[in-house]
Amino acid sequence: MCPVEEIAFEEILEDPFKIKMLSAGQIERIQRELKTLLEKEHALVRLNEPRPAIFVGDTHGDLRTTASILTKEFLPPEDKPYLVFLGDYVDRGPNQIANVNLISMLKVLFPDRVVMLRGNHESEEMNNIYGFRRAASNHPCIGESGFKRYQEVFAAMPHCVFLQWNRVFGVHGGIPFDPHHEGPFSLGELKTLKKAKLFEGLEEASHQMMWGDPSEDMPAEERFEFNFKRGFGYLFGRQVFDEFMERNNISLTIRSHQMFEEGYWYFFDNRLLSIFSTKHYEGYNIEPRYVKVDIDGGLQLLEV
Ligand SMILES: [Mn+2]
Repeated sequence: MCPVEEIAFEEILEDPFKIKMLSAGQIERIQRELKTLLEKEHALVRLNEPRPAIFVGDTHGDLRTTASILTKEFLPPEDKPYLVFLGDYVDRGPNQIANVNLISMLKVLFPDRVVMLRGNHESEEMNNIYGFRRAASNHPCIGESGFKRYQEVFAAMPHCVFLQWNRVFGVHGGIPFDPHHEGPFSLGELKTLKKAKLFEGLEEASHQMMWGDPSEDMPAEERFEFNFKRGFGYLFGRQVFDEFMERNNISLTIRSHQMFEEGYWYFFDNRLLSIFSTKHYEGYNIEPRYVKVDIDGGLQLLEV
């Protein structure tokens, strides 16, 4: 049964697990407001006001991760940090609907503090295979029409984020590159990338930002290679990474997309940090982590 009575958002902030008590009407209103908010954002979101920033990797239906970070880092009455979610909110885990709804509600309530990037699972092509379509269709408050509205929300999500004051770049998968593009992309070019519902409507740089993985074993002259393990996207090597970092004077890139049981992994002399924030991934025993970036760029890797 879908709850008939509406629950106050304040009550959910006090106990985030109550996100499951949203009524169908509330879920639909959140979806519509969120879509309008996200449509105002460019593919690249630039944050300008210096403050600490929390980066959260893949959550994949792990409501416990999102609820815990919200309670520990965002709800104390001090000045709120930026809360940057790196994508992959649905598919796989046990609480896909509740997880994406909780993050969505936060974005609607605190639009200037919360960033919701698009991962490779924010797409119908993936949701048909990995479980979100089924979870949404069978949910008493959502159904097929609600699933379609999530797809419109996903299509409007930005693809990357940049913290102006400490030059930290955030993305779901890989750094943007295009095998047919001359040289590395500038941040200005990323701002103009178009958004689209299906993968086939996205530009190559956006594909790489949602799907790419780093590789340290690649010979220097190789630059990049097709990602046979995923069957989509590329592995990028140190040279491609360096070119992008130098062109844009970036100090650190934070991404997610890859499972590490430790919850994080460093690449390329600590200039690329990969984080993973869900417990639920094909039976692995994962210690989910998130990272807090101080104003000066200092990092704290935290357990959920
Ligand atoms: Mn991913």
